Amino acid sequence: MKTTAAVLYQPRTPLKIEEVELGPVKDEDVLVRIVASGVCHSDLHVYHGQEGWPLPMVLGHEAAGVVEEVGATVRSVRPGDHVVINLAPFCGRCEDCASGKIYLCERKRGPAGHLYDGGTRLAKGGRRIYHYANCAAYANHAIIHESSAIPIAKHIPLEKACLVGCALAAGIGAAMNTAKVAPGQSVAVFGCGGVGLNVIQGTRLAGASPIIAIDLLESKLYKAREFGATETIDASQEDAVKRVMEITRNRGVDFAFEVIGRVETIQQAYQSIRASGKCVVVGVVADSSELSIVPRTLLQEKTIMGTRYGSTRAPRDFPLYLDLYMQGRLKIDELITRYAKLEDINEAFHALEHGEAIRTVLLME
Ligand code: COD
Ligand code: ZN
Repeated sequence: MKTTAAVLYQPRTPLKIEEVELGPVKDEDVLVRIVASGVCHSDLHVYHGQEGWPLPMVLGHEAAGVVEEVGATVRSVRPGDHVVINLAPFCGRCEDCASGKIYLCERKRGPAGHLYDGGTRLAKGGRRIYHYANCAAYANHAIIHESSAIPIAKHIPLEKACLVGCALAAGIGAAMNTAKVAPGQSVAVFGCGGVGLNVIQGTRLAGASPIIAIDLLESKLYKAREFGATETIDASQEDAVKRVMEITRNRGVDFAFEVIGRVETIQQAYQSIRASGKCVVVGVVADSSELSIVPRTLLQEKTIMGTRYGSTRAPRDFPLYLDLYMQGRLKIDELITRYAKLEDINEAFHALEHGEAIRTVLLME
């Protein structure tokens, strides 16, 4: 079949909106008509030439839509179902899946840019086009693995639900699943973009106190307060680590989350934790720079750890987050700066890069 997609041919060149070929729908595939697709900083990293991604590629990974067709062996969804895309497809049988860590499933075949089975389904004039993040959702349609199609209730607006697939999963998951923040624990969150704000609301839900938000932009810190931050630090004006220490009476925080993807801020986050504290790195540093820490400080039982997709078990977490949203206990609407069309993707990247947007949500035709 043919569909319209935004294709990245070369780093830092505008994405081209064009007709591409999509298919075939193989046995374990689900064809989704994309309704809404959020614009996240990870897409922007690839746009800027992040190592390891083959081009040309269709970006976009924070999406929701309606199932149009399913492969011969698919049982968990059927045409007409509403789904949110899970970026971490899983087999359910490998050692990681069996231990509950489906977000680490070992069975994905093929290098980055390929679907779960190691193949691709996109092409243009005989030339292969790759899929970002197991989906490629800046398009009117996407083919994903069955385990990436998480059914949701039909009364939930898809133009809101799409953000569950990345911003909420990565952010709330980092707080609640990876870090397992408990009531009364202190946290610092470096970076208050779409994902960072969700770390903040995840730690709020977990009962953390204080919740210290750090960013360079006053507009982001204003949002951070709306999402549950009890203190804010403008790192363009003052030394973030010094201020965290003042707020915590020189103890440091139980958890510091880095949600930017920069070596300097990972170092700052690590320096902000107390003895036995944990530094949780959510952001991906786009190049191969190395991190340096003073090993002696580890003797205070400090931990530095990463998180894969907020340790999200999508079939359980997506409906849970959407229930909490429908009850008014999690915010999604406030993350959306504007709605736009697929054709507006290049302006949406510009707005994200210049701090003018938390999330632009692209509505497909
Ligand atoms: N100090 C403080 N704040 C800073 C600094 C700094 N030196 N530099 C930038 N910031 C702030 C910006 O002002 C902005 O508010 C925020 O950091 C970054 O936010 P966004 O909106 O640009 O980015 P997000 O929230 O969409 O994405 C951030 C990630 C770190 C998650 C993303 O870039 C990333 O690394 N993703 C890969 C990891 C991952 O889990 N991917 C799965 C799908 S996202
Ligand atoms: Zn994302």
